[in-house]
Amino acid sequence: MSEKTAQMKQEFLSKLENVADMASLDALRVEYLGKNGLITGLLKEMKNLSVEEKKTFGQEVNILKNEATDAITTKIEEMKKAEIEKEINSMPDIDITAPANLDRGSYHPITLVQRECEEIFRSMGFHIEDYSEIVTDYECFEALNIPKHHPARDMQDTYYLENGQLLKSHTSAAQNAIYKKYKDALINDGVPIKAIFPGRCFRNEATDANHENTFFQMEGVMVDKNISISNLIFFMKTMLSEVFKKDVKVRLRPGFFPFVEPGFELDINCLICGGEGCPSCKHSGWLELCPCGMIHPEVLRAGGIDPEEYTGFAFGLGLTRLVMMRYGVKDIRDLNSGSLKTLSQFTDDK
Ligand code: FA5
Repeated sequence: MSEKTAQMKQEFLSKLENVADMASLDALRVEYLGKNGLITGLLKEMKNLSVEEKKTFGQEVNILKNEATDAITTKIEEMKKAEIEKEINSMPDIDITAPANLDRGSYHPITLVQRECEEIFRSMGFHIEDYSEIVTDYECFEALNIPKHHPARDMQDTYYLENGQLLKSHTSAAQNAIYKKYKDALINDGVPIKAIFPGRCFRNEATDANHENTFFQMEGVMVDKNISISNLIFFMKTMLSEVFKKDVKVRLRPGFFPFVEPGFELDINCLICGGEGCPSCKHSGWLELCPCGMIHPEVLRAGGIDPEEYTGFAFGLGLTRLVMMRYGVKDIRDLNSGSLKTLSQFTDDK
């Protein structure tokens, strides 16, 4: 090999060794093997050589060209391999040969009981309504006969947002919108308003075995001519006997809520302790489950309904507590725990 080709080979190989990425490798390829590259340039020099020299020099340059091309191909493969190894090493340790986890998820017990209640009320002609979790002060309180600074606001330690709105502290917050939505059909066509609206509620509560700061209620309302407490009791009894598939002991006692008159507390005999007293029922044997009452005239009026002509009942079922009773969950906090091990105990595969 002539000194010139030997030197060029040396230079090429040492540059190749220092190449760190694909872009520099391609630049090196162009520098030596491109149309105007250094090795290609050697061939152009042959025109001044004798026939014999042309033969020897041409062979040398061709060998150099092939060696350089092969070296670049090998380098590309090495770099690709290094890149894959780097990626593999940066991956978390996973055993890709391990069998797939085929455990199926399931519905939350609250979802199951909510759907059951929805079915029961749907079969009795109620609409199922959805409502937002962020509501206005008007919806949550004022439209429900609880003006600003009314002491009844203290019963619900409310989360206010910076924009003046608030996290719904009870599902009653949707009542006004429901009345407005269905009042025309009631007034013009005589279609009774019958709706339930389940939803998540938020209160800044100190949590214990039967209090959570995030829990579910299911509100129900019925408005028509001549609706009375008997209608209310009928629907409550039907719902409870369907949910529990047996007669459960309930008691109705007076309760104060500014949006109903008269108002009641409907308590259920604690099914965890059979009424003997336990932490879940605060040792009273009874659990507050479903406050209810006849809708206050001011609340109907705020919804655009004349209370002289129409009456109605409303109830606010504690859905999360109903789930506790249904599945025998002793501590309400287990339902929000997110622990699949805990939740799967209460859930049928539906
Ligand atoms: C209300 O929220 C009224 N809006 C209910 C109502 C509706 C009355 C319509 C009359 C007419 P109360 O704050 O008592 O009322 O809550 C209703 C039910 O929600 C309770 O009986 C209880 O079952 C459930 N509940 C209330 N606070 C919590 C809590 N922190 N954790 C779990 N469940 C709760």
